[in-house]
Amino acid sequence: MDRRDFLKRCVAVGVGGSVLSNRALKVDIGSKRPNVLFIAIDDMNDWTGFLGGHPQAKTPNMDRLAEKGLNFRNAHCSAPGCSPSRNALLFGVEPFNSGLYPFYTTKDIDPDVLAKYTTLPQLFMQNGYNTFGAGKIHHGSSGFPAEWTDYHVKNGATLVYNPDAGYQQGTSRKMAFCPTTNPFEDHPDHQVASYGVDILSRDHDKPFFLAVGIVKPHLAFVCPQQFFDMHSGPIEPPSIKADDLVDISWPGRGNARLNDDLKFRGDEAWEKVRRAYLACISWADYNVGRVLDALEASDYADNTIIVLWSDHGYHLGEKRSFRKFSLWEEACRVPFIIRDTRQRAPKGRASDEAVSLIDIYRTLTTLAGVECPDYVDGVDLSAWLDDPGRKREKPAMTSWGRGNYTVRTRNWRYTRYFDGSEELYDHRNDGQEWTNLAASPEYDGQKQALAKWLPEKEAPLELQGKALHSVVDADQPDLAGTKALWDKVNATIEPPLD
Ligand SMILES: [Ca+2]
Ligand SMILES: [Ca+2]
Repeated sequence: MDRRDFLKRCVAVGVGGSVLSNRALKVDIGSKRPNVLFIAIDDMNDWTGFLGGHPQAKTPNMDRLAEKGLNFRNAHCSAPGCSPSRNALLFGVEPFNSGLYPFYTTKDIDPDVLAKYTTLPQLFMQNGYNTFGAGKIHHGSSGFPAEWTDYHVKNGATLVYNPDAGYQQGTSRKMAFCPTTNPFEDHPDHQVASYGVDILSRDHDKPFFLAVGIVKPHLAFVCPQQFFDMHSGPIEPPSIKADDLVDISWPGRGNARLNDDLKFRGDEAWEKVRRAYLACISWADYNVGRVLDALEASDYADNTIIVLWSDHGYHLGEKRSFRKFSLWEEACRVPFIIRDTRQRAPKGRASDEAVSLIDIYRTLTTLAGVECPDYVDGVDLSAWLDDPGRKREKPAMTSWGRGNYTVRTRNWRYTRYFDGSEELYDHRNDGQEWTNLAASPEYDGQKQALAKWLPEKEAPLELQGKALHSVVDADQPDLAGTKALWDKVNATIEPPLD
């Protein structure tokens, strides 16, 4: 028995089997501060084994993590786009408090704005951690030099696509849904995971915060052939209600990506798109598995907090939409797992309370014993690790442009757009959000109870560094484009929608 095994067994004997005392005891030991393994996935919705959003999803590695940790099955992003979601999570501040509603080129944001915040890796660095990052953590940049002890520099191999085995729109590098012919090692996600494996194999003289940012299943939906082979049969489409959008107001319809849907229908490509999405999720899972295996084989296997999240969900044809950028369940709901390896918890634990990725910041500081900055939004979820059945009053909030917000509780979603139009869904019997109940007077009380959580004050939109603002909102209220697109799409639908 080596020294590490010996110490592990000593601790195991000491805890006496109680989950609560186990964690309390180990935290009290104090001499070993926990490491953090922070796994970000890009654009992955609930098409995973552990969330059951698609019957053909294959994610054995993430399923294993969910089984051992706490699976938040009703988790939501702060914003359904890469940049605002990640800014909210990493700065710990909701878009309506920061003004960072849409996309930004991070390096161009007014430094005075960012000076108010401390990023999560920066906070851990200030508290004596070494911080390592790889891949997509922030959107559009590797972040801020001051927050990383070391950051992986990617190798720029060009991926070769095989569109004959899938689908590609012309020669678009982005709108491709097919296998690649390169070796695994050429793919950025493989390199990012290898960096994580390398960091975990080293001896560390300080605790570490290791951030691994996997980019698939983000567009292009391309990955090695083996992962397409895992999904070779007919792909089951999601349930789609043909006239789902007729009970949605114009700002809501403006969120639907009608052009993408129209193109895929015209090319009869939806099945190929969905197959490629499932393949890329399995590829992401494979790379996450390599990092999880490396942690398990390392000296840090019993003293690391693992948090896995995706920055937002994804539409694959529901509500005639593709991608994200909406306030509906498909785009807002995210995979979110926390595992504290210091805790010997029963397997298969899950929570169905609505939680938000904004909660990660505060939760990690509690679990690591780091003081959280006062400004940070969100709820500390550490108590749920001991008691997954715990109730929560505060809903999860998602913002998409100033003035557009949705509130999600265990059973309800309530959405209000900048023009006052509303949606209300009862998830107890309408998980697809097909029937908008907002216009029925009998739900007025329910709406009022949910509306009280909407932001009382909205930060003005931050203009400097703003990079993408396709959303129709209080700062860009022109609905003419939405109506014109609706007419164009409707001309192809029989019977046309209202
Ligand atoms: Ca994303
Ligand atoms: Ca509907």
